[in-house]
Amino acid sequence: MSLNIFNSKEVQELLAAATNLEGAEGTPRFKQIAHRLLSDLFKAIDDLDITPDEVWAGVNYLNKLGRDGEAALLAAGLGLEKYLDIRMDEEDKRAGLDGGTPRTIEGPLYVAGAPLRDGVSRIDLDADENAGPLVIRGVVTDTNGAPLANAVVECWHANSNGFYSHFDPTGAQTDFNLRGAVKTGPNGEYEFRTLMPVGYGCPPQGATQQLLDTLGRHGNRPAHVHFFVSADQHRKLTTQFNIEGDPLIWDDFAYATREGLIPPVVEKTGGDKLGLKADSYKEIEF
Ligand code: MBD
Ligand code: FE
Repeated sequence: MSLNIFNSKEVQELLAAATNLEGAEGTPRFKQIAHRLLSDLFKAIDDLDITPDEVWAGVNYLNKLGRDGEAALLAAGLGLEKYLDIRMDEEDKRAGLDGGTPRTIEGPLYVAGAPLRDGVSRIDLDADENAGPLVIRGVVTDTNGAPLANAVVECWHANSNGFYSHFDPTGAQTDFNLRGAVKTGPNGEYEFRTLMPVGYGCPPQGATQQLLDTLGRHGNRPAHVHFFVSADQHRKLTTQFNIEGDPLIWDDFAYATREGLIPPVVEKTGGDKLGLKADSYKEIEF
């Protein structure tokens, strides 16, 4: 039972006026996008008979989303960030740029400025009794498989509470804990010495979790480690791996899991020689 008012002259003129569609001032691309998004919203209100109370609930929700600083978290949870990846993958495929480590979402928790080291970096700055040592190592290659020296590999991940430094609600972590950057060596090799992460959960009182609750969804991610890989003359890669065996691997609220991003976790000994906190440690080659 729609009022079917959307296509009326009055409403169409209102949309054009509100976005200054025919005016000379403003930014054409922005005006085009704003007009389309506002039109889609008006049409949805008409088609679904969205009530004034429902519209104001949405407006008030946006205020809470901003107060909580969670717009990017919500974008991940609604699959918007994943959608952008799907589109970039399709562009690459059409350009014949398949292969290599798959991209996946950045998420909202990267912080620039971790200390850059050569080849190897130990990134666990704070003690964490509940996390065992983890060595992450690998070789950066170009799309032909040739090792890339002087590439920069950045990584960041959560602690054993699922919290990231700079965003830890307990205030417990040193800045740049579990965040690192290394320049690859002559054979493209890099290594991070760190501690095993635990999966992230959305802040329980936050706007994102509130919306997910209303959808009947959870707001949890499997344990994972994020990466940026950059090198001169190359596009930057944004990716992650998941910790094998996490029960949420195929139930990530942010849809980041992909085949090819679940490397084996290997048990090793000799951690004391690497300066780790235990002789036995886990190693992931990525
Ligand atoms: C994370 O750690 C994350 O990676 C994403 C995508 C969303 C929320 C928290
Ligand atoms: Fe994350």
